[in-house]
Amino acid sequence: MSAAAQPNPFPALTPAQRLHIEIYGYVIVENLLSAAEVNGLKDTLYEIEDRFRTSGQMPGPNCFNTSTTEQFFRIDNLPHLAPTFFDYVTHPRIVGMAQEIIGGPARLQQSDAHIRRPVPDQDGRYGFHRGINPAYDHTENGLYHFSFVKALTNLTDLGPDDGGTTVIAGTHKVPVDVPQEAIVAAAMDDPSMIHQVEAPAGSTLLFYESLIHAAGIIKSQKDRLLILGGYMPTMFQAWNGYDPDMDFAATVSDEHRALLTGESKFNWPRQRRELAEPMEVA
Ligand SMILES: O=C(O)CCC(=O)C(=O)O
Repeated sequence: MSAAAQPNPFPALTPAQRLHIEIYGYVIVENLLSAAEVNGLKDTLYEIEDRFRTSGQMPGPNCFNTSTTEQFFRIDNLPHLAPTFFDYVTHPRIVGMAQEIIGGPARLQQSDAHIRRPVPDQDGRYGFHRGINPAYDHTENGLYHFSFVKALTNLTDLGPDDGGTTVIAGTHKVPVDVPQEAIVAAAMDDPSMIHQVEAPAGSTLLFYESLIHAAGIIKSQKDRLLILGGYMPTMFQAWNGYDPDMDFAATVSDEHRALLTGESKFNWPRQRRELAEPMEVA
């Protein structure tokens, strides 16, 4: 059995961070990962891409590629593929933040790591989307909780030309009755609503998956690497293709296995905070 899980902090967000995600649908927590963690993740991801391109070899069972183009290499379903990936998706602060927004125990619902390179002739066109519409939400102590949250960490420094994740602020609460094309068109008319991540490598964008978002447009010549975990309440299923590798899950601590498998299902004690409550410091 692997090392016991460290406790996840609660609250895992400062009052300012919690208010930011409440209002805008996202918050950036700068420098959440150390330089060593960032470098380990980058090395893992480049090695996986190199092996795939030279021999077509995949890094393990139960994983897949959403894309293998030169401009977008993506490996999906990560925890069992490398210790660096496992440590990311089980990182206590990341799981703590996800649980705080979900409002109770989380399971890993999806995990993927990307290498993005400049796309010729992209012409200012963003691929705005949301993975789920605003639904399955609730409030506790007046704060908005949602059933699908992502923690996306940039593994390269992001300046204004480096294509950081781009969001339409506040759209996490705009219901499905408003057509998405209309929301995107309205935001493009007033780009002050379009926010793009600029942050040092190792910074984490935490966002409600109902927030309309897109990969940014890389205008520099730099690779952009990222890793993300998607989290949901334990009674939800994994996203298609992201079911846990059960042989691997059997080797980790009980707490980590529950995070990967969602096995506690409807045993779901709610967690609630007051906005003013300070973040728990480990
Ligand atoms: O590439 C990015 O920054 C955004 C990733 C994304 O769109 C997603 O995870 O749904």
